[in-house]
Amino acid sequence: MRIDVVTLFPEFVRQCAGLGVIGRAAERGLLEVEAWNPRERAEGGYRRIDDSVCGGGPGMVMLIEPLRRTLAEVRKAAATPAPVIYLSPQGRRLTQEKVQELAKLPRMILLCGRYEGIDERLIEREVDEELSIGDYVLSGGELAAAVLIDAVGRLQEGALGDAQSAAQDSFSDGLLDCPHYTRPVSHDYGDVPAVLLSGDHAAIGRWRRKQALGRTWSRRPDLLEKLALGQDDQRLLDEFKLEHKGHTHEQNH
Ligand code: 9D3
Repeated sequence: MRIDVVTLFPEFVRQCAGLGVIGRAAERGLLEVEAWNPRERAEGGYRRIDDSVCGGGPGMVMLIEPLRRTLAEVRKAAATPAPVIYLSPQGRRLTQEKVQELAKLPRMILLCGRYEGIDERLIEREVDEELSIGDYVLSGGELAAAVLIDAVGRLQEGALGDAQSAAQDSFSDGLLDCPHYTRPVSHDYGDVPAVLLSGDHAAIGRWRRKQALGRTWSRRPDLLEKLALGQDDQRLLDEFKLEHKGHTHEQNH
């Protein structure tokens, strides 16, 4: 997959795309991330990319022309058709379902806003989709683009090792993950649950499933409501509830 990012901070995007799983995916040619700076396509000695808000009020708005020229160049750089996705607080919320859908595309173009955002006429003419990453205020679209690149990049075929295969993802089966432990099995902060040391893989599987169900129930009941639990899952969750009577949430209790 090829991802072109239109941003006033191309170095930030390049750095993010160079790290960890995503950086390795790029090295292996599974993912290509290219950053484009509209400032380099802006006019005049000052290379202006913004102006004041029409109608008055504080803040600045990104100009149409530098973005329009940048998008035209981006499209010319490869023949592959690509949707333009504007990262914006006004967008629909990004979900793992949406990530899975986008990950199948051969290419996408991400548009990052700064200041109060982009002139609405550019959005109307050039943008196919607006996406937000959540209900909190960022200072620009770059971090949101980095989030999307990471989420989509790790789903590219061959990007993940067996150990972290996408099939095991929390959210792909709609549940939170179970707790994880490593050595030492006995520590000042507590012991590793005995079942994990038992070698009984069926019992370990049941324990993990129970923890996943229980944590989803206590921390993210909204996720659990979307699922229709089977009989075995329902029984495991009931057991968890009995074992955790009195705890409304378990963190640090
Ligand atoms: C303080 C400015 N706000 C006035 C009510 C509006 C505003 C404009 C621009 C708020 C945030 C931003 C910059 N944010 C993004 O570009 C952004 C974003 C976000 O802030 N939250 C969640 N997802 C995203 S995607 C892009």
